[in-house]
Amino acid sequence: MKRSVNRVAAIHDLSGFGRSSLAVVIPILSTMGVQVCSLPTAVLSTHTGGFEGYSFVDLTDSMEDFINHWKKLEIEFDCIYSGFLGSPRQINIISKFINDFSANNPLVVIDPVMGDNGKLYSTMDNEMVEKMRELIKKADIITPNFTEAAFLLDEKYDLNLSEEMIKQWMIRLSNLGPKTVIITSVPVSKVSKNTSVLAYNREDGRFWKVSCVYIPAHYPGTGDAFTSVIVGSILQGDSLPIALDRGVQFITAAIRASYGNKYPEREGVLLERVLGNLNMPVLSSSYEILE
Ligand code: PXL
Repeated sequence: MKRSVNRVAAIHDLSGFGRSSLAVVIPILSTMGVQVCSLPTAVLSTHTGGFEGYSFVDLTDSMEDFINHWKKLEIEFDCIYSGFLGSPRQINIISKFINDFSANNPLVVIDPVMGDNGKLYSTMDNEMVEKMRELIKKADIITPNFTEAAFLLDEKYDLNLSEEMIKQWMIRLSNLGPKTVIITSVPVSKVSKNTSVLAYNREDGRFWKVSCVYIPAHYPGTGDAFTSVIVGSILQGDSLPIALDRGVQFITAAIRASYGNKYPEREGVLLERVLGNLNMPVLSSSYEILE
């Protein structure tokens, strides 16, 4: 029997303060009418972006017990969605989880969260990059940012890379396994500071682009919010370019709603002010098809 609400297994950490990972994934997907079943990888007092001295409880040892209980209950998921991961062992566990829960062919979305602005996050190392390269083979959709795409391909982080080369990167990433590759924070030029989101779908061979206006602020967790909107949108039946539009429009609105207010950027965007946007129809669309 078809479920009346799509169900997602969300494999991310839970950071108590600061809007990232599950604190962002759950409200966005719930607002989009999707049931979120959390498989927490770790619990932190805050996320790691901009906070010192955070407290961190690694849940790697509990994950297998959680999964075994879900197996006993014969729970099925319409989508398996993973983000920030804490250890190479967690990647092995998730890889097995995808194998074990694939009988009904769920959409597998992997956001290979590893770094930004040309650098790996402090908790990441080369072993994690190698493991992530393996994990993305199992995905239908991956959403690396430009930095993560470079690490996955072992390429240099080059802000002047041409669009033609980025298309080649997306084809190479897709050849590893995922049918759809979405790269965020793609530099438009060193001068303009604008970025864009580029996407490739191997099944129809099409490339898409959505341009993002530069706002001089950096809020952690926007990547998690973007991929969550993509997941919700695709599960609602949207096409890839419409999902890209919705993701970019939501993040832009969230940043604009936050930027005029004086508070530390490390707390993330004021998600609570814009969640309702997710229930509005897409009135203007700005995606381009790349030849
Ligand atoms: O937004 C990605 C993310 C998720 N989870 C934790 C993080 C970060 C980025 O810094 O620290 C714990």
